[in-house]
Amino acid sequence: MVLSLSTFLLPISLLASIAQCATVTYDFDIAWTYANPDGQQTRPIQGINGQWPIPPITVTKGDQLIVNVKNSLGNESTSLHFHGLYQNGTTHMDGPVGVSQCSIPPGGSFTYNFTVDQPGTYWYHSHEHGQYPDGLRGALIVHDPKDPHKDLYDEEIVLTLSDWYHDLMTNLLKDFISIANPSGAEPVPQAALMNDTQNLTVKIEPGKTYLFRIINMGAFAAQYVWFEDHTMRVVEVDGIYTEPMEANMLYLTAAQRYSVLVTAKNDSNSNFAFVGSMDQDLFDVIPAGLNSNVTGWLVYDDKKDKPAAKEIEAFEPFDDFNLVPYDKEGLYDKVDQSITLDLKMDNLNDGANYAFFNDITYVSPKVPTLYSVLSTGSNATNPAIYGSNTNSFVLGHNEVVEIILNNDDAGKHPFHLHGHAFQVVTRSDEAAGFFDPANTTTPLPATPMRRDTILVRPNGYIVLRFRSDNPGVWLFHCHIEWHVASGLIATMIESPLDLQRQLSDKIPQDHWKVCQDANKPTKGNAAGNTVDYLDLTGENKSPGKLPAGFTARGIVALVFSCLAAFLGMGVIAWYGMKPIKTKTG
Ligand SMILES: *[C@@H]1O[C@H](CO)[C@@H](O)[C@H](O)[C@H]1NC(C)=O
Ligand SMILES: *[C@@H]1O[C@H](CO)[C@@H](O)[C@H](O)[C@H]1NC(C)=O
Ligand SMILES: *[C@@H]1O[C@H](CO)[C@@H](O)[C@H](O)[C@H]1NC(C)=O
Ligand SMILES: *[C@@H]1O[C@H](CO)[C@@H](O)[C@H](O)[C@H]1NC(C)=O
Ligand SMILES: *[C@@H]1O[C@H](CO)[C@@H](O)[C@H](O)[C@H]1NC(C)=O
Ligand SMILES: *[C@@H]1O[C@H](CO)[C@@H](O)[C@H](O)[C@H]1NC(C)=O
Ligand SMILES: *[C@@H]1O[C@H](CO)[C@@H](O)[C@H](O)[C@H]1NC(C)=O
Ligand SMILES: *[C@@H]1O[C@H](CO)[C@@H](O)[C@H](O)[C@H]1NC(C)=O
Ligand SMILES: CC(=O)N[C@H]1CO[C@H](CO)[C@@H](O)[C@@H]1O
Ligand SMILES: [Cu+2]
Repeated sequence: MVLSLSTFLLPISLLASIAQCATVTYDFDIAWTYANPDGQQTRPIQGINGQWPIPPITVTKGDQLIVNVKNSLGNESTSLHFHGLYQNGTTHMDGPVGVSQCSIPPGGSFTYNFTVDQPGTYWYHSHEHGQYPDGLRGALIVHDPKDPHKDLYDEEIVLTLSDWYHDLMTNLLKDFISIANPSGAEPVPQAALMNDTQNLTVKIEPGKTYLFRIINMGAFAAQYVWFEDHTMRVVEVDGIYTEPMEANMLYLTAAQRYSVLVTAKNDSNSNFAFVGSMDQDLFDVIPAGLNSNVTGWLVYDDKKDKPAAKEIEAFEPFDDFNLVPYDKEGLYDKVDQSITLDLKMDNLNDGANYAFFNDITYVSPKVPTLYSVLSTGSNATNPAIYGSNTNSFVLGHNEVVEIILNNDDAGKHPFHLHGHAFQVVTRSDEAAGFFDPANTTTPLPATPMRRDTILVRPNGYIVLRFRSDNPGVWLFHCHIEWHVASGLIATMIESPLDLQRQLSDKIPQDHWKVCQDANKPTKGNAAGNTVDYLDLTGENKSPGKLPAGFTARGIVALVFSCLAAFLGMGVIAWYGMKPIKTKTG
């Protein structure tokens, strides 16, 4: 059955009334429009079908989802990623540019077509270089007729959170990765949003229980979330059902989701504020006048006033590490392949600040990695062919894979793996140093929390495990969009020979066409070499290393003296105004 949603205004009840395993089609014409979601500044925004906020995608588990994209931006290329969906058998529909597709050029079209076989709370966003904070991000909800918690609530409410910038990402990125910002200070957002607005009101009926599906689709800031005088019960985390667990406050990094049950009071005597508060630890400098909070109200009685949010003394969010998945999947205790990623921030010889795994900063290859898999025969199992700057790891089939991530940086980073949810086996406190397998004192959880995005604390570590049961090319990256741009990405190439068998003749024509239109090669190794896969001459590479002994402080001094020499005192005054970073976010 084909159901065409050419506008997103069709009631969801219409969808729900249709038999399961429908085909749900969205036609998305992506173009610039204007909006002023924080009431401070009207700005250009990437909308869909002339509207912003962009529509939520809503399907039922088992549905075939078809999203027909037309890129009418005119001056930017694009792509869409469906965050958290496993894309089992359809890794070519995952969306990241340079990984599983070429970007959709201005004027181009592209169809995403895949089965959604998992329930829960997700989102979709552009996976083209640094683009989604310009507005191209929205909710994606997968309903489940067999939701184990469905008898516990009466209604569901989608609630998105986001940070918000007044300037365009193209401008912000130019200043961020620049010799004038050697410390890598991230731009600080101008506001926080809830459902792409502020002062949101949610109509509440006494006695009812609501399922709030909360999504942080921000670029950078994590948010603390709480409902005044109401407790939450967490029942889902990043698409994984959990045993209900009480929480008074949540902490959602960029890209994380929680479903929580909130039971209304039995009377309508007053209305209650709920708050999203951006984690200011991430910001190097807090601009004067920044309101890091966004408030909404549970409105029991719209004739009564909406009290201002009460100031709280401390942020004490509940610890997601303690969640237990509803299916009680046991710890994967026999690891087949262990990958260690040491994270750091540093400067390269262009003076700009970059992010590294194991001393390598990610640079997109000339040939999207999936297409290299499909065109290099038996050499596809050699990680070297995917390039010197892609942090590629080849995974065997159906093995237990472990990622040990050591954060050698003073900032918090939310890590996301495409194609899987992972077990969170260990997460250290702040300043624990590197993970030492010979010195693990605490017992590992028997039924670890699973999710697809996890926070690693400053100078701490995480240990994650998953089963490689989903052939594909899957990125593992920090979900702070600034750090995606500065290269905090690794590439997991899972079961490449199975991928060749599954997909070689199945890539739709529009995939090849967007590459041809942009003159991008689609065969061979990362450099597009189709003769000698081990020869990477001409590949895309990062700037070179700094001469030994240089530090960020050295660059500050260098920039300072060069600019002074070339441009005079005015520039010194200007440079002196720039924030110097003490902590990387
Ligand atoms: C929300 O309310 C606050 C306080 O009244 C106000 O400063 C802010 O501009 C409002 N936001 C929007 C988007 O209207
Ligand atoms: C792209 O177009 C938008 C909307 O017209 C405009 O605001 C923006 O500055 C343009 N971007 C570039 C890089 O020219
Ligand atoms: C979507 O994919 C299915 C399964 O591969 C295929 O049968 C169908 O024709 C495709 N639809 C579109 C619109 O591409
Ligand atoms: C928030 O936005 C979503 C669409 O993304 C919408 O479905 C939902 O009803 C909105 N929630 C409220 C409380 O208005
Ligand atoms: C509301 O009333 C019901 C039925 O009397 C009771 O079980 C429930 O605990 C009450 N809820 C609250 C929040 O007081
Ligand atoms: C935001 O909320 C927090 C927690 O209540 C409070 O400490 C802070 O002062 C608030 N910020 C503003 C600008 O109101
Ligand atoms: C083992 O870890 C503990 C706690 O993290 C630390 O205090 C101790 O120094 C470590 N021991 C060794 C031998 O590294
Ligand atoms: C992908 O599908 C295969 C075959 O049906 C299944 O064994 C595997 O568990 C699935 N993997 C994921 C991540 O959904
Ligand atoms: C075309 C090509 O480069 N093929 C190489 C694949 O890998 C083997 C060694 O593993 C080389 O001998 C081939 O030359
Ligand atoms: Cu990061």
